[in-house]
Amino acid sequence: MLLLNMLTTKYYISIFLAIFTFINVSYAKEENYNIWLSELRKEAIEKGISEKTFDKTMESVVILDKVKKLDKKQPERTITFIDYYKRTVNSNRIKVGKEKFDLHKKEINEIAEKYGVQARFILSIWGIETNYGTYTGSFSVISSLTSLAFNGRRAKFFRNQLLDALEILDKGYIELKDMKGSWAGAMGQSQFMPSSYLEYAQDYDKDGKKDIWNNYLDVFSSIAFYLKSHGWDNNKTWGREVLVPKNILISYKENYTDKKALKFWSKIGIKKYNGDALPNINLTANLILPDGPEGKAFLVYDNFYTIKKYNASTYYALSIGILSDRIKF
Ligand SMILES: [Ca+2]
Repeated sequence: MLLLNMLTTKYYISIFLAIFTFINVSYAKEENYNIWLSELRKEAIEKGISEKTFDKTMESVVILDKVKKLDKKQPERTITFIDYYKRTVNSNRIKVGKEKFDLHKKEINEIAEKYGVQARFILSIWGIETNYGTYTGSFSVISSLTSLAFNGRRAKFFRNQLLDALEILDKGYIELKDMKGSWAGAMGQSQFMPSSYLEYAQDYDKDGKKDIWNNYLDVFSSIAFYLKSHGWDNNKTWGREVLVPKNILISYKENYTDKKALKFWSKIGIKKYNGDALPNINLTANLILPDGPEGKAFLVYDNFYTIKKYNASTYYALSIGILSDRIKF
């Protein structure tokens, strides 16, 4: 009986200690958050964001642990290019891309002409970013960005994005309840981060709103303007898949990672994927082997690096290029 009593007492003490520690940790976390928030508030107000917008917006925040976990586990680190590519440029995405091209032919060709970016690349980015506007993310952008800015791996970057998101709300471009996006704060059908939205989003139909969430004309023109602003050349394409002689593949890392003229690549035996000679034009290209010498090989031009300004992943940029080839008319 005495032993039981002792055990019970010990049990209650440990529960008490566990609760006490939990409250203490939460309290410390909350206190840190409040200090962090008051510093952010000061900075936001200095930047011209109204107190009303700041307080109303930040009141809505829910810190999402899931977002931090996702930030640590991005797909490209764990999969090969070929797996990423098969998942991303699948037959359904190609088929729907062709249908969307047909459906929006008139408008998208007009936008392509006006901004100087071929329509197939606009469609391809739209297709891969959000599956042609059907999956734009359902996270609260403000809660996601706050979670990542408060103690995150890339806190400074996300803090600036959060301040830009507050500016977007303060200027009335979108309402808080509609400001949805990916776990990392990429918004709407073009998946613009708030800083890109402020700089590149377009109001193509001139209704006073840069609506990258619901208006496909604004979406297409925003994507096109982003690419053009980052150096897109619509007289050229992105690159191509190529056949590379084995000896070149083996010594790739030592000798062939630099940008070189197409004539050079031709001379050492690189051919188009169908076996034809490379085009005899004055152009420079990089040879890329995303899965090493055993995998696919590509020669990429300057536009490929412009796609990487949209999303820095090599897998992504290659997939955008290939999808654009598959959906063009
Ligand atoms: Ca508009």
